[in-house]
Amino acid sequence: MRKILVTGALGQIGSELTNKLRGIYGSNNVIASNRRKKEGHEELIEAGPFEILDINDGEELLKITKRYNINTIINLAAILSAIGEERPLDCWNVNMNGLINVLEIGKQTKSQIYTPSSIAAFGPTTPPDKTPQDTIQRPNTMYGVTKVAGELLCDYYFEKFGVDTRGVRFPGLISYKTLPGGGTTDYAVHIYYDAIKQKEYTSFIDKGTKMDMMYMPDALDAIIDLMEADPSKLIHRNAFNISAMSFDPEELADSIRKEIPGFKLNYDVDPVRQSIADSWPNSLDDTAAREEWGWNPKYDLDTMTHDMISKLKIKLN
Ligand code: NAD
Ligand code: AKB
Repeated sequence: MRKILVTGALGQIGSELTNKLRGIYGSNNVIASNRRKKEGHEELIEAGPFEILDINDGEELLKITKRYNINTIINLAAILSAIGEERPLDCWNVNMNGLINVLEIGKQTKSQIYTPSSIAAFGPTTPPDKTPQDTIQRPNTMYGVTKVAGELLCDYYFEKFGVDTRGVRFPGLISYKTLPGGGTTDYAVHIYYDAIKQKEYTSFIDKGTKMDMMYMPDALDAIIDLMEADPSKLIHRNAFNISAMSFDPEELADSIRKEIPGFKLNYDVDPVRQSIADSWPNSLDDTAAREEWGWNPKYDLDTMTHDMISKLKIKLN
């Protein structure tokens, strides 16, 4: 029986993943936690166990793990790329010192540990198109540095201590439930809100900038499918490239115009986030994930846009 602790559960991924996990494994077997409570998440907090937990507090992490007999930790507490450039030391502290606390608990309690990496683990010298699974990783953002180091640390805990660590390199995630937490791909979420509210969006990412993206339902399936995958088949356990689509702002706007004719896209490029986007791949090769645990996304750009717009229209009305 799984007993799952989700850290950073009130973020973009955790707020949806927690509900899905509770539906599969039972509400009392999924303990949500976050550094602080956040408005708008009352339903999640009341629907099952919830704990205030800062992952930099290793003692509290151990207490909670023991109290609930946790055997699986999904570690989502993190500081993302754009905020990471504003507060690099905080980014290092949460993403690295927090992760090592979680890995130590994994070692002591023999828990399975799932930690997402990101396309940010690549950098300007990485081959940008169909980026291979195993390739050059020299990122030039603090977030990217923590993601590469995190991948290596998870490999280390598996190889040296036998901790069952797993993870994927997520692309930009698009969802309607919780706004993204301060990344570079956030434009691809904000654009849908403004398309519905005012039929117009001003993008901080420039035209022609391609990045990999994915709709949240596929991302949630990726986490659960990899967690449940047969360990004997996993070669790249901590850092599987996965992707569902790759587009630039113009292609995204064209897809939105099929649902909202007359939608207008303007640009006011933010140099910091643009330079981060320029350092990331245009598209990933996700063959290893397909072969090793059956990764197969369901949504492409147009089916995602259709679903996003219909769900957001209900939410915003
Ligand atoms: P998010 O920023 O939306 O949520 C992170 C959550 O962690 C927030 O609720 C925040 O309050 C919490 N948090 C921050 N510091 C904490 C601490 N010290 N202790 C406990 N909680 C803390 O992030 P997300 O988008 O849900 O991302 C989750 C993971 O997935 C991260 O590792 C991120 O790097 C990775 N990822 C996300 C995306 C994406 O597009 N959302 C893409 C690639 C990788
Ligand atoms: C970000 O833009 O920082 C995240 C990511 C791709 O890791 N969405």
